[in-house]
Amino acid sequence: MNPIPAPRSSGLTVDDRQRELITAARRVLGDLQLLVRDLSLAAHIQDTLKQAIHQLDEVFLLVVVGEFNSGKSAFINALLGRAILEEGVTPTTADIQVLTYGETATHEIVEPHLHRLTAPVESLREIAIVDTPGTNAVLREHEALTTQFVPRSDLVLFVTAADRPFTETERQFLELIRAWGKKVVLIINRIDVLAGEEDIAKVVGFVGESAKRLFGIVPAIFPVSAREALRAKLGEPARWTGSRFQPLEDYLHTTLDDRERLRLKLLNPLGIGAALLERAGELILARDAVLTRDVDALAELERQLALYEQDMARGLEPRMAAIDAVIIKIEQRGDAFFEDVFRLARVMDLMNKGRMQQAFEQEVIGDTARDIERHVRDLIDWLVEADLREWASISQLVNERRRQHDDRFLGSIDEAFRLDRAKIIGEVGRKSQQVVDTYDKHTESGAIADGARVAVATAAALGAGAVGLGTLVTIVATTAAADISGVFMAGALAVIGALVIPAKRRRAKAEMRHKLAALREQLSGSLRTQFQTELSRSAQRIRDSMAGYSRFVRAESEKITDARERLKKVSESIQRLRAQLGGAGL
Ligand SMILES: Nc1nc2c(ncn2[C@@H]2O[C@H](COP(=O)(O)OP(=O)(O)OP(=O)(O)O)[C@@H](O)[C@H]2O)c(=O)[nH]1
Ligand SMILES: [Mg+2]
Repeated sequence: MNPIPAPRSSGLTVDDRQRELITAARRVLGDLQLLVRDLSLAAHIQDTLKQAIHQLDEVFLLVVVGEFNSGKSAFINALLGRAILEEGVTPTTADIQVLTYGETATHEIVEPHLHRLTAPVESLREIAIVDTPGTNAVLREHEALTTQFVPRSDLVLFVTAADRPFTETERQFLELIRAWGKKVVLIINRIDVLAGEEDIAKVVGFVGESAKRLFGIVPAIFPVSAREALRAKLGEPARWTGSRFQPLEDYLHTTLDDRERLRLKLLNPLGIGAALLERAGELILARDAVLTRDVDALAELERQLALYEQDMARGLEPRMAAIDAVIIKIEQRGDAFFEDVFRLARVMDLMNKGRMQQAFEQEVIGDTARDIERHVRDLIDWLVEADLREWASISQLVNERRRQHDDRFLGSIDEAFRLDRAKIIGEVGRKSQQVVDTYDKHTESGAIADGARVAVATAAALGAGAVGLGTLVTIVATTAAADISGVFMAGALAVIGALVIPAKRRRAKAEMRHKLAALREQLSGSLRTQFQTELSRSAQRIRDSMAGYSRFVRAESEKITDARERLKKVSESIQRLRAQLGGAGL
């Protein structure tokens, strides 16, 4: 709604202390505005606050509310001493009608459902009086208009009818007014329909008690007859006393002096601020509850990942041991081989370098290179399977959590936050699901195999090439044989059989073991490094896919901590200011 067009001046005179209060109120409301914006509270809440701040500069708004047909329009007519507003037995007032001062009587529609009327009535120079559609009419849209207008009022006059005072729906509506921190004056209208003094006193007593239950204190209550008052003002003065309008007008006169109007004007946005703070506080609590669960969820995901890494590290050991075993077997076969060839009877064989090498490669090395490759391939398959399984399980966890949260307690949380959060978790869930759905084991193992190639190549070198074991062993063996044959020529056969050959055999075995140990170390060292890297890469990739979620949770948690502190400060300032202004003074 547009701001109410203000008369030329609100007619307020302001002293230094009041000016200080206005400045302080503006400052705290500005802080609140920033807080409400940073928390991305609903647009209508932000608008309400903006409107309230804006209204500090506007004319004082006296708003008349009550159930339909209670006589609100008639009451305003009586106050002004003119039949300006339409009255009627059926729901009559359909729009908000703002009455302000004007040299002549005018009526314009400012916007749909908001009318501005002017009348040359002195009391309208300093305050605007607002007639509202009745509540509890069949016409719910009437009630909505009034409900929306309540936060804008500086003082609320609540009109109840003497013949059906303080109904349950009136109580509910008053509760709403109270929530906005409004000062309320209760008008019991149509006392002329009651039998006499005694009945009026009874109704006043009843309304007073009911109001006390609601507000904790009894607000100002005025039993009146709008009909009698208007007639008195229009030429039947005898009816004035019976209308009981005099005490009400006196009260309004003193209540609405400069000082009091300013006080109420300041209290208005402060009351709205306090109400919004309460909402913001609830919202922070609700967000916090959801975020706490998110933190738990992330911790659970992290726990699961850590477990995955542990399990995999443990699972790597027996697989590495299997590769070691392949090499250990070479050693065993080598031992047997040397036992066999380093014999006196085979000295001639030992002399044949080519045959020796071939025999060694066939009997000792055998299929070792292929065995090792097979083991490495198994290792890669195992890792890829586990990686996929982990993606699937994490993805399931995220997606399950998203569904659970949506159903259960996200209802208490504000729209903006819920949407942001749903979007981020949805994205994380979708992406991880996509990884699972499009997971290509072949490509994944190919990438790992590329990395393992160096290690495997080392294993292949076991069988062939200048640095190969076969070559080495041949050199050792043939050298030994040359030595032996030299001794043989000298004829010391017994010495050769008993001492020289075993010594040469031992040396050959030792050489072989030494070389194999080095190879084994090199092979398992590089394989282990390679697979540990792959493992942490697998876990890291999953972790990275959750990063958006954890970043959101971290950022929102920080925001909440900050907002909570600011909320506390604003709340204290508002309380202090309200106390300085003397509260709503019901
Ligand atoms: N007896 C009696 N009737 C009154 C008095 N004030 C208003 N009425 C009548 O009560 C009926 C409703 O009055 P309105 O002023 O139209 O009531 P309202 O609260 O503005 O009603 P809505 O605009 O429909 O919400 C009309 O018939 C009035 O004439 C009063 O003091 N005494
Ligand atoms: Mg009316």
